[in-house]
Amino acid sequence: MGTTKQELPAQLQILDDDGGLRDDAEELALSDDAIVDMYTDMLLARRFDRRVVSLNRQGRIGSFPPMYGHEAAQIASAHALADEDWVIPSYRDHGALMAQGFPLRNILLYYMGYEAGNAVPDDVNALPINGSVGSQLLHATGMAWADVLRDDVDSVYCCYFGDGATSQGFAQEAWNFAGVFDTPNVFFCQNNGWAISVPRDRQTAAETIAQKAHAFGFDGVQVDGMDPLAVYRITREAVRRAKDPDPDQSRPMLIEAVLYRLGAHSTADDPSKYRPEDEVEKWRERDPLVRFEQFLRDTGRLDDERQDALETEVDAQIDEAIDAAESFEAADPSQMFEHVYANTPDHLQDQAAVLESLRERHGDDALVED
Ligand SMILES: Cc1ncc(C[n+]2csc(CCOP(=O)(O)OP(=O)(O)O)c2C)c(N)n1
Ligand SMILES: [Mg+2]
Repeated sequence: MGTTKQELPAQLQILDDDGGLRDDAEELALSDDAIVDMYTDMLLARRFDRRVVSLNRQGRIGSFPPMYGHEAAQIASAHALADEDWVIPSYRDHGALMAQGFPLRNILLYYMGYEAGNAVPDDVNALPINGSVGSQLLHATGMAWADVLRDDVDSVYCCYFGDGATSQGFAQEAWNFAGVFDTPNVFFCQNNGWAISVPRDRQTAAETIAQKAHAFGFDGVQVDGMDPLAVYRITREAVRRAKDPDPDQSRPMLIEAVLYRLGAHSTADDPSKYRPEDEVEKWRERDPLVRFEQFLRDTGRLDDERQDALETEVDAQIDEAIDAAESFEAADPSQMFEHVYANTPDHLQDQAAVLESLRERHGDDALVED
């Protein structure tokens, strides 16, 4: 059985574990509507996630990595971005993507195996889902550097990744470059205590992930990643700094959102094989949805009637996205040779020709068993 030193950060927290405001915390300068919008997106992410896991169990979608427990971190940080800012996600960041306007239908198509799921609408500032752990940090730094080269620094590139990704060479290169060349980046680490079955204390001997930023010459801070108000506040600050018009002040920043993956790594994983149930229980008590809902109710922003209405509203969006994804026209198998090379190399053309001849000879149903 693995162990983890996954502890709450000593630093920034605004909501206490029961959804009350901590004595030392001032409420954010956010309108009622903005706070309820943030909660609604968290509710959407939670209910979408649950539905997709059930679609997987019914054989209607492929393997899927739930973001259960990450709702506050992803939604509140994405809400702290301005219209011109960008989200550069991993594979577990559909919350941040949906808050950024990436269609739910496309997320579903991606996990149904359709390349079309990776198409980002022109008006959405996001890169597609990225399954190669940590490589997106370099994409984020590169995009930000392109703006610096063009002398057009208007956007911040907010990159999402996990605790495991911080051990990748990609991360060290991206951070080093960002520190030296002052790229407008926010590096948003969701430290959920585990990289599949590898606990946080086998990932790095550093006391925190945030402190790694100091070696690269910029600030790193820990925040309670299950507290949406704290995440919102720190991300606003990071965005402000990254965009500071004074070149001496403008710096990238690393945020370590300390949280917990309340679900499995993916629908193909059984976490009970490697982590103790009492650890999961401990973190479930800090469920970001429960805390935020309590805060909204205590402050008169939510009641049973509004909660019911919000649930109906987000479920309708989810139903619509599932219908749209399931009525997507099935792709032709020959498309597996597309989308990687502008000019298909000879060996892939040969393989495509073999596939075609097999299909002509046997038909597409030859391997389908009753
Ligand atoms: C380059 C690369 N190496 C290995 C993998 C296999 N893999 C998928 S997820 C994962 C763990 C990543 O953990 P973390 O960064 O903590 O993110 P989390 O899944 O916890 O959100 C690994 C090793 C991969 N997808 N890409
Ligand atoms: Mg992790």
